[in-house]
Amino acid sequence: MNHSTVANTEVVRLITIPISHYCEKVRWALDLLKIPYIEERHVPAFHRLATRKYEGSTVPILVSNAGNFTDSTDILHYLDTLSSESQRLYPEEPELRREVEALEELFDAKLGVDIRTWGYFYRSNNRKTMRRAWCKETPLFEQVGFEIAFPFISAKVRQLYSITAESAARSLQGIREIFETVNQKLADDRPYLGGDKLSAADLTFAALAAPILQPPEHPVLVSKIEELPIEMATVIKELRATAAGVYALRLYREQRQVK
Ligand SMILES: N[C@@H](CCC(=O)N[C@@H](CS)C(=O)NCC(=O)O)C(=O)O
Repeated sequence: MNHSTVANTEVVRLITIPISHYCEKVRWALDLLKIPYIEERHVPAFHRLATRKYEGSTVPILVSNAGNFTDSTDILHYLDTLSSESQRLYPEEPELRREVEALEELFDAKLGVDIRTWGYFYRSNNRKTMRRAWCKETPLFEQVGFEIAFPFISAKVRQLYSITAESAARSLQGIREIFETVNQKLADDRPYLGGDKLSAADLTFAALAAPILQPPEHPVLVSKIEELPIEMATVIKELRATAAGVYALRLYREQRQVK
């Protein structure tokens, strides 16, 4: 079967929470590979009505003729089967592929979680910010639900992710460590984390790091650095100046074509 033909004829559906950086990882892959898709956005809590239908709880979920995928890494692996050889997200060469997959797993399991903890510690109580982050292009009834239930949703999110001053401080430490790992990889003089081509590792790093780098090309992030609490702005400036930060910002500038 010719997979690119399949990609051209099928419009997949991506279920998201607008601000979710794991959703941005998949959105970016879809845009990069020019796979036609419809994004169905939900406000947190309401997303469960959509995810339940596909036996998932978290977003992103990709709904396709080939099946429903409930994890961002599984989705990227599936999208890779639809892409042309020159655009593969995972290298052919086994050792490089293992390296790319290990980096993706590290970023998913640690960086994504730590950045969410750090960001929600500062912002999840702020109705205006969370309206922009959670409600953009969601169904109207969910936006009304957000207005009524914001204090409850916000408290639930803080509870779900154990958001405290201590967890946020620990997370920042974890984020700095991952940035240092990426700094070292880039110091090996490689153009990309997985060798000489853009791969799932690069895309995952840049998408998951975006909330702490605030790239201007990001399709959902909206805060201006001057509007953020000073502690956040200081960390953003610090990490933007690292080799890893410069690298992720460049990937957004040069490789983030929006649909
Ligand atoms: N390992 C998952 C993580 C996805 C994830 O944690 N999604 C969060 C949003 S950032 C979510 O859906 N949270 C809502 C919930 O747990 O109900 C993936 O890579 O897809």
